[in-house]
Amino acid sequence: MPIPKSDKIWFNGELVGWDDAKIHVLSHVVHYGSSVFEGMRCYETPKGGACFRLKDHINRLYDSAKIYRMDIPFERDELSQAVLDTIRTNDLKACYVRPIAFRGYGELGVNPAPCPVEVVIAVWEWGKYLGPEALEKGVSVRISSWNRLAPNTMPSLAKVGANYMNSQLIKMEALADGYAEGIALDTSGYVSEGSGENIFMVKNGAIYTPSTGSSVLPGITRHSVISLAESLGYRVTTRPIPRESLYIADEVFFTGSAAEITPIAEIDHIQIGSGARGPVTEALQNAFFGVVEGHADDNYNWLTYV
Ligand code: PPE
Repeated sequence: MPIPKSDKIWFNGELVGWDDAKIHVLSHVVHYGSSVFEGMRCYETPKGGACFRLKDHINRLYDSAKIYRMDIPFERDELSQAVLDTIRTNDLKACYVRPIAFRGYGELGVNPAPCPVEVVIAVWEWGKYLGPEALEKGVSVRISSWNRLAPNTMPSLAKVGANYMNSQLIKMEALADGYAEGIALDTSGYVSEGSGENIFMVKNGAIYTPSTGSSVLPGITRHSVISLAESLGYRVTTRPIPRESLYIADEVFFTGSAAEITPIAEIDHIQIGSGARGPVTEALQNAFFGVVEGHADDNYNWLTYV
């Protein structure tokens, strides 16, 4: 499905028409994948639109940029404000927000330093990432034949465009074989993450997720789920997870801004638990959606009202 157009895109400090937000084909980013970006959701609440963990997403954008020696020519507060302005201008309540900073048009060659850094914020309506029924029924996934990024090659703590070439291999392979998504292992063979999601498993009432040592993006939904799980009294452990422990887990689920909390019903055609959303996953979904949709107390100050 093509992106549902909204009216305006924030482009280097100005709001321009959706169709006018263009760059040159010889921009550095087109050739070398030199972008850092974020993805977050704005939710509709009884008190109006609310961005989920806006500040944390903006901070991660600057972290990604720092790793790649990229100076973003705006202050964090300016970009946070620009996100809110862009949502307001487009008159959207619930939407997905994509801020991206990239190396633009200047010289061509691997060294990005001569190219300007450009910043764009786009917002649009985005439905459920892994299909409309995924949050309830769960998805069928495979273990990818591709590994996630090896440490000391592409830093996984940075959310950068180039990392998504690896994600594309994982995703296309999964789709070609009829699965909704792939789970990649790290280069030591332990569970890492999906092409665009972190992963959790539940066994005997305890929750586990791979640590940042397993080449995962430090997901903001991952962090939120850990906080919510602990506040519900679950013990959450981050540690290396062998592939086969997923098969024998009681529940497995993905987390991500786009994927939210999506249960995994089967892996490699092995049924996980009851083969449907499990009780812990459901409790976490209820806690999560309670906060983001404004029905529960926002104890962690996660919402920024538009
Ligand atoms: N790992 C990867 C590789 C990843 O891309 C995401 C987000 C996550 C984990 C979860 O991170 P967080 O959103 O902070 O909880 N993937 C984004 C992009 C998806 C896309 O298709 O584009 C997202 O969910 O917005």
